[in-house]
Amino acid sequence: MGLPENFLWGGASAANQCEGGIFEGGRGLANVDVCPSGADRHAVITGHKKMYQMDKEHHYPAAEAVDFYHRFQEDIKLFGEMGFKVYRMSIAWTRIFPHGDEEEPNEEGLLFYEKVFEECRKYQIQPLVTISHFDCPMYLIEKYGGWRDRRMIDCYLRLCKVLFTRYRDYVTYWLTFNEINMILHAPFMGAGLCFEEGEEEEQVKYQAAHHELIASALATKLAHKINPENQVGCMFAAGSVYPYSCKPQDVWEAMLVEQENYFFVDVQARGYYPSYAVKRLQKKGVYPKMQEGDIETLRAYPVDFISFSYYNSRCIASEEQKTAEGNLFQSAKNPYLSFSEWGWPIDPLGLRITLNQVYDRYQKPLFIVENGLGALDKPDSDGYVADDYRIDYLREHIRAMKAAVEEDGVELIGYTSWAPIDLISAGTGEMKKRYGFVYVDKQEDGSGSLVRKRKKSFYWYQKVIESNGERV
Ligand code: BGP
Repeated sequence: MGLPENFLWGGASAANQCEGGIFEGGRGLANVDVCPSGADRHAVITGHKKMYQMDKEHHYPAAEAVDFYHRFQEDIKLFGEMGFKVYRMSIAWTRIFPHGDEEEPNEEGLLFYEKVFEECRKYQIQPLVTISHFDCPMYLIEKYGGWRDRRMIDCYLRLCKVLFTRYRDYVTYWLTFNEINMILHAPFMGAGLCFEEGEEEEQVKYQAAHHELIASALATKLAHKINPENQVGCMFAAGSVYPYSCKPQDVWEAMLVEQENYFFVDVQARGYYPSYAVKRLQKKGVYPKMQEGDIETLRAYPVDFISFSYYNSRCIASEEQKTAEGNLFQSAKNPYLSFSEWGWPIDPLGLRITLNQVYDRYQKPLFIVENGLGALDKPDSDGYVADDYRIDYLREHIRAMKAAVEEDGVELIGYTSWAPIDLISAGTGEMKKRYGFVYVDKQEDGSGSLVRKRKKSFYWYQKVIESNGERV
């Protein structure tokens, strides 16, 4: 009994939400830089408001974020102190290729991540690298319209080749795209897509998705070729979809939503478009254009493992019901659950259900690469945050995860909570929505000393890791 001895405990972040320093080190501008906080954010990240440059009227939280770019040594030291075995992080594409299509990479950017990996090594922390975490060079968006254009595949593979070669001695766990299914819900943030008037959005999204799926398969091929030790995973926003009632129509609608969500992983893990997707996309007239050899490419290079984020389950009703928020998805409000301050359902058993469903469906090793509670933290006069609510959330989810491994036989590589340190929210761009074990003195208006402080959950998580999940 118990979790495997080599279980990978850690935390997860994304470059655009923690690094800042967007004008330093020769870095180019990316889609994630021009997503403002505030009322316009939703329209921008969904591709309905074109914002290709920063203006004076908006606040762009990624510009400084929490300054990991200058403070990574201090931050990784804190991760080491918590006993992390793994740190999930992402590469800012435009640090390596500022435009995205240069012949040669930017050495300064490469050196930055090399220093980050060196720092991890000091504490025996293994990096788990997301190649693209909502990250696309603005230059390629202007030139090609983002992932709608097939030429993006070569630009992405150029990045992959440099990363796999240069970091061969540091990294063996790779994720090709963060939450690949987010392309359907936040297409500008997920894939650099901005829609023109009258454009068939579904068609553009599925075409872009196809390009990403091909890119992911070819990246897997390349990763294995450059280093046979490399393990490549897909990553999707998970969360079981419950029918609102046992009414067959509710069950049916829930199944449709679930299939829409699994579509990407079905392709990445099994190597082909599932028949439900072929039929439905064809019927809607949005089946993507494929090139000769695409079907074979998808077949030949499936992923080695499956990773996902889990924040909440969803609930689907065939008739209108009260709605609940969620990780960029809305759903019917589940009357049996409680909710976070941001209205996201809290459902630890849902994690166990999700683990079982995903494992049953694919029979490949799983990795939980995001799970956590976004909350308003109130430091006391010494700056200490007693975040028992976060501990409660994580404790229940870790228990559910353990049960899935110990009692249900799910094969699980590791768990990285979102996020080990406070950072910018992807959905809202807010700073006040905090997830960390480490508090960062930065406020919503951008003020603050950026000083880091350990929260109560820091010490709790340290014990969890030390006991390999026995003391939660
Ligand atoms: C996922 C993203 C993360 C992260 C998380 C929490 O969608 O992969 O980048 O931010 O959700 O969401 P939010 O930041 O909106 O609270």
